[in-house]
Amino acid sequence: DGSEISEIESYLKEHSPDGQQKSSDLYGVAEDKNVIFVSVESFQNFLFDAEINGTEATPFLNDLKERKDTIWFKNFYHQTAQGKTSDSEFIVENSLYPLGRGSVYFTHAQNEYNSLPEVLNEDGYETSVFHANNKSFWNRDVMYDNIGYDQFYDEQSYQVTPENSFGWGLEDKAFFEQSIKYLQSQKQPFYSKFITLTHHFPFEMPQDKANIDQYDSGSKTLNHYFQTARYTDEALEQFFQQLKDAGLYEDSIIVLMGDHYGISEFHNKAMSQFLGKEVDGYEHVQLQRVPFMVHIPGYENGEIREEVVGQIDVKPTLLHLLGIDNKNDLTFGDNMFDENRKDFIAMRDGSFVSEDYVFTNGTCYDRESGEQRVEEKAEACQPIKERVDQELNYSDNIIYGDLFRFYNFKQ
Ligand code: GP9
Ligand code: MN
Repeated sequence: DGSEISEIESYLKEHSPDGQQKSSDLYGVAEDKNVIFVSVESFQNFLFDAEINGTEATPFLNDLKERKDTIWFKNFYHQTAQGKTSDSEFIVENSLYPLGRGSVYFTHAQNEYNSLPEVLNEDGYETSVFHANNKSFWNRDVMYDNIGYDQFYDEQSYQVTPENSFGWGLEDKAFFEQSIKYLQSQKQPFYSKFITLTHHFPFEMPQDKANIDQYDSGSKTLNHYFQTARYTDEALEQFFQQLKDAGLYEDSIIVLMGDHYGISEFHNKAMSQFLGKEVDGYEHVQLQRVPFMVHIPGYENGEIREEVVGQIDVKPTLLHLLGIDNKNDLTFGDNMFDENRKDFIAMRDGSFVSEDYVFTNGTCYDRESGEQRVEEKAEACQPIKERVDQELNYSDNIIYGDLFRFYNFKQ
């Protein structure tokens, strides 16, 4: 019934900064601009500045993250669970946590939400998704319809041939190239989400299309991982150029986000070899960092930000940049630019990262040193741990109980 949503509302209002609105000078920096949101498949931050036999794996992104027209959050964590890419989409669109089991896109696609595309539609944006896979994968067609995307350019919108596809399907280079004409047909301002596909497990690709060597370890998966990452890096570089050629670049901001990890714990031994250190609980959590960059053409105050942030924060952050006052929203995340934001990121399994600590599997680590907190110090994580469990529980209740039916977002 409606009483539980009031309790959750009180909790969120008590713990969130007061609205996301005028809280930083970036408010409205992207007002009325197009938003090109790129969900980069399986990209983890350890790829940044990595070299294989002396060659950078991802030269374009390495450069982009340091540019003056880019704001890069280097401590941005994915928060996905079994729903993988669909979980990342769900978190970004709703600022709710994914479920512990299954994918919300499948299990609760008919719920009432106050999703990003709906909010943007009301502000005059045309909204669309570009992804060259079967439209019903992850039940996207049903969920997208419910949460208000105007268009979904799925596999059928693309020319897929044996020459331009490998792995999961259409190569990212052909994907972006063929998307431009559709993007040009959008009414401006638009919000368009692109979901890449080439850099996906098992990361195998034709060697004549690879521009970097394989890594050499006991894990074939990790060995291949750098090659497909490089391919996607090249595809993104071309995409930026195509946007410029199409006259779309100047009036847009481009947001790049990693959806989830690509290298699972199963490959810890090879990962240890690559990192030159043991992958313990602390390191495992730190490996869940993925890209989050806001690229603003013409902007000159770009910086590398250190705050602990995550996918849950993307919706309030985007609305802040667009100058959209969405003050009655119920979000578990905060605007990343608000200095009063809550200072922890919860993972679906109850692990968390705060400014001071990393907590996982019952162990509390010092975030800076990675040193395990022992005995009496373990209590340091307890107060945050309680909030993490509370939030995951509240978010679950919203989804399972379809509680947004009882909340008026337009009050
Ligand atoms: C499938 C693509 C990959 O359409 O989004 O899904 P994933 O396996 O990463 O969830
Ligand atoms: Mn994915």
